[in-house]
Amino acid sequence: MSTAPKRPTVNVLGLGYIGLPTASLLATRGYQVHGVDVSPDVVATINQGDIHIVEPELDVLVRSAVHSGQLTAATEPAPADVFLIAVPTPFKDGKQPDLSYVEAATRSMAQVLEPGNLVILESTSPVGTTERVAEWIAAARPDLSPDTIHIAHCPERVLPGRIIQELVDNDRVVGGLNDAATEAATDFYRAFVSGEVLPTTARTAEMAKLTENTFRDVNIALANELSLICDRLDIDVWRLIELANRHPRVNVLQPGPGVGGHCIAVDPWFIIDSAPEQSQLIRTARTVNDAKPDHVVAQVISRAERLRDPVIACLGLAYKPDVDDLRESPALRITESLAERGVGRILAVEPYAESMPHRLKELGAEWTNLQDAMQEADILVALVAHRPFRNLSAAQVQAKMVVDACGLLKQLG
Ligand code: SAJ
Repeated sequence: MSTAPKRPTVNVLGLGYIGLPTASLLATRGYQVHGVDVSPDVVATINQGDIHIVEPELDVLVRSAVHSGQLTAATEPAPADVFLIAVPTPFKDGKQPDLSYVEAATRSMAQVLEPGNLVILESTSPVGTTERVAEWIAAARPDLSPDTIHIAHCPERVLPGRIIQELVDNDRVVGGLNDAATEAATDFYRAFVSGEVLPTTARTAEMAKLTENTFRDVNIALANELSLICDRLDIDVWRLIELANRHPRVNVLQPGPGVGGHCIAVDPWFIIDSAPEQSQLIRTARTVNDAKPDHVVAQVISRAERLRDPVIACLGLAYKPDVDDLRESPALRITESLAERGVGRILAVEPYAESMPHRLKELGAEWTNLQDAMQEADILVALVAHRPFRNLSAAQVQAKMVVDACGLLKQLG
């Protein structure tokens, strides 16, 4: 009689947008998972079967994982077979990568490591970080022979809003510090990922992830630059892109109010930091995208100047459509900037958030629902094409002065 292979036990370090979905997915697949987070509040929330972030299907998954006893959370790591590091890698002032969270997670985990363990860094990281993880482990645990711990990088590549689905469906790039580590990490992912698992080296895996997000940033920069050019030449950029994309080998992305979130606006800097001389195009793309919010603000001001007491409705504060995430959001930045400059009465509309961000409150912006905003506003600033906004009619919107930063108008009937 054959018995099913025993599933490895797993520690997931960092229970945020990547760690928590991964931990709960593994737990519902029968892995015994110990989740670790430095925040006691996050740990307490998860241990009650609740979640502290919004992501479709995540609540059900976490509840089931916790109630079955397969997922527990704590502030300290525990012995296990596999350690997944999924902590943030932001940048510091001066756009240099901040690896302090990876280092802290590695050092805390090093205390419980045993020979034969597999350590996987999932956090998006500059090239060479996986090697540094090995150095930090060696420094913390000189008693362990470096060859007995398998260390690999497998960058997360899931899209917020579709995380649960993409965790399983997406292909994964896995690079170990040596062949044995690559093989051990590849086997680990193949057991629960239905996409292809592609082996490579740690450095290539690190660069692959940075390349993916940089590809997107550079192409969005092209779209954003086209939007400026079209403003100047009095051309509808949305129609222009639609037409250009009818060429079989052209796929221009969409212009927007700027590039937000914790990934695409950050990761290209990791490449620029590693090879500044060679990264001219990547740097310029970042500059173009970072300048876009100011351009939108200027467009609003030029319309507001034509009115005596302008009422300006900012539609959407999130960093992209149909998410509640306001982190690094150009829409939020634009709304704040308008409120700061006293351009007029600012109505903030964000159907996915429960209350107005503190800073906007301080600046005197008014938290308004879509209906009231449509009644009161003279100027509509379409910042995020959220689903509820797409139910507006084109006639309703066009009756106002409109700054359409996200192409909402073209999506209306
Ligand atoms: N955006 C545009 N125009 C577009 C597409 C996006 O202006 O045509 C803007 C969005 O409005 C948003 C920003 O770019 O402000 C980023 O949004 P996104 O949906 O492109 O990506 P993220 O940041 O939510 O997730 C990305 C994904 N990377 C790629 O698609 C290459 C995801 O797969 C990564 O896992 C994630 O970064 C990450 O964590 O690195």
